[in-house]
Amino acid sequence: MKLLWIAAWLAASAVHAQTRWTLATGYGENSFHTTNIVRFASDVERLTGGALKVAVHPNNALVKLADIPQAVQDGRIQAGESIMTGMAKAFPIAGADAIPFVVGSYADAKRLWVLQRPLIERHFAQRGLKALYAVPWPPQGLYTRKPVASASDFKGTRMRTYNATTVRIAGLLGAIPVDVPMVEVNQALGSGRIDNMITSAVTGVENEAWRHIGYFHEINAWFPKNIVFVNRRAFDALSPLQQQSVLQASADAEARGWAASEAASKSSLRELQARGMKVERAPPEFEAALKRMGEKFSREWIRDVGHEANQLFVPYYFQR
Ligand code: PCA
Repeated sequence: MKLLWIAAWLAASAVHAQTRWTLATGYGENSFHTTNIVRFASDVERLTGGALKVAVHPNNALVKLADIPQAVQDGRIQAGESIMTGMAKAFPIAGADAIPFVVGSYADAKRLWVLQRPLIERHFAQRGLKALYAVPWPPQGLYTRKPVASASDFKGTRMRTYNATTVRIAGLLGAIPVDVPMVEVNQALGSGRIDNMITSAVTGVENEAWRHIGYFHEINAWFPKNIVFVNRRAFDALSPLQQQSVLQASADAEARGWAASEAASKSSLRELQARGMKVERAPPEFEAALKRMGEKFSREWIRDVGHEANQLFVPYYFQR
């Protein structure tokens, strides 16, 4: 009898010792980012011997993408994933991700992240957040219904936007910016709510862009990153060993995520083509016009962000 009682007590305290984190993301469950988070969650559970369980809520379902950082900061949920460029109002240095035509490869993107991470961590700490890992989307290209001849083709068209850069580019092109969450792009293309958009090949595949749109131009504009973070108090409440496990799982998720992104970048381009889309470079004059817009955006960004922008880009350009 006594043994039974002890067994029951042990079981109850084991239940008690399990910590649960809720992690929200705005991206779909089939996104390579989400697959990676789910794997991260199972690694955390395994490495902590089941003491920490992370429940992943994808698809904008629990908290909307734009509200995730605040929800984690307030402790309404313990962890979340957001796109760094979408956090640029609160954390201007996160906007460095979408300065057009600065990062031209995964190696560049990595170099930028290594320099950016300490700055992000400092700002996150001030808001009670802790960065776990970041993973880039494949390079951003331009989807259009018709072949592009010049910048004036975009006047009055409806351009899908998802961050400050895409809004500014739409403005500079004379297009109408239409904010559409990634998980609604397919529907927005189908209903004609948007005519064109700047996003990755993988996002086009996820939204079956070929059903509605014929052209993908590889302009390689930027490599935006998603970042996974946790409420600082929730992290600090873990034992030192559990914290180590979370950091280990984070480092693994980061390495795995970058490889998955690069692989998805290639396979998605092939899929767009196989589904009948024309994948090509934009005409040189149009690319040159886009580059000028990019430079204008960079100047505005550096002016607005000031000192930290230099702290990031001076080493980025000079410490190769
Ligand atoms: N896909 C996301 C962000 C960048 C990308 O490639 C989107 O289109 O919203």
